[in-house]
Amino acid sequence: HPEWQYLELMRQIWEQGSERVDRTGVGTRSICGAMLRFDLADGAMPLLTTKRVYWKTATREMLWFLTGETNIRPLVLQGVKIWNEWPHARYVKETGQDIALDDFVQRIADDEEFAMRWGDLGPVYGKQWVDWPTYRYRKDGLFEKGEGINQVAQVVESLRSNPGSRRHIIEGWNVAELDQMALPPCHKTYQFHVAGDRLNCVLYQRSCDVALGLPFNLWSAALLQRMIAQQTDFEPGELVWMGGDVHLYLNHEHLITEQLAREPQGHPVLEIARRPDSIFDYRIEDFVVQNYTPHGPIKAPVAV
Ligand code: DHF
Ligand code: TMP
Repeated sequence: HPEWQYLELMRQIWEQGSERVDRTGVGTRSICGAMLRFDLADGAMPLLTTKRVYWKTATREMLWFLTGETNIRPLVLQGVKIWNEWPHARYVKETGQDIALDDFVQRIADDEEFAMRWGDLGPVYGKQWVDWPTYRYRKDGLFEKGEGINQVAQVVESLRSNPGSRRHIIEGWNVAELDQMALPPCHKTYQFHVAGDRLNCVLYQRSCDVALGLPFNLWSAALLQRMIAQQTDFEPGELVWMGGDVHLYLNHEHLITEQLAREPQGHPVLEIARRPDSIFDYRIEDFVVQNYTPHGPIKAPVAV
């Protein structure tokens, strides 16, 4: 079962990773460099079965990236909570008001102006993916804002017109804007590769929270690959995931122990019910998962 790769990675980090104090202060065990490979033929998806993964939440996040949005409000209004901690932390830090997370999120939902001021994560994934900023230098030596670059649209176009290219890349790591982001991109580089009638994808993730982040990241990467394959009339091929700093947080021990005691069960498949006119026209109802009978969820705190 392909999921053993994930479980083996988890076990290896927990048993052999080097321990360090990380940015969040929680502490991790970490290894440098890892690779996982998943074959997406016949609808197969890297959706973990050894704990329940909320794939609809991850899908809503991916659709939100594709809109270019960087404010959490549209997620909040759909009940998606995964980005709430970061704007909340900034609010508490910058205003000195120690408002509870739930109250902060309620205010984001109720008060559009408040959301505009405090709900934005800065120029994160969505912005860089579909509107990477450019500058034009003028004759007088000053510069003005140029038109943004839609990397996603360009990759779809280049896969159609020049499939053999080695430049099908979507990049999140905009060095000049890292300091404006709530969190610099983790899943930072996607590269697509055409082999015959199959579309492969490599994702490079610079920093990986194996217990909480990776289950979402694997699903989402495969989802993006499936959508792009559908739009470009290729069959989904292999997803190759590569990690840089691949770690487990020390306060996830209960999750790790429980999950490593479980065995993969069943092979979930994704059906895309419709072929939208463009990569930007997918809706949550278009995605149907079958054969997903996972073990129960395992809750764990996210390090902020
Ligand atoms: N920081 C850290 N330390 N780890 C992350 O994985 C992470 N991920 C971010 C932003 N910052 C991060 C964005 N993605 C959860 C999953 C993905 C995610 C953020 C959070 C999470 O808490 N998952 C829980 C609950 C899921 C839910 O509420 O729907 C889980 O059990 O999977
Ligand atoms: P860092 O910016 O100090 O590396 O912290 C980011 C943390 O969030 C790190 O534990 C990796 C984790 N993370 C993921 O694993 N996947 C994600 O998609 C995101 C946004 C974060």
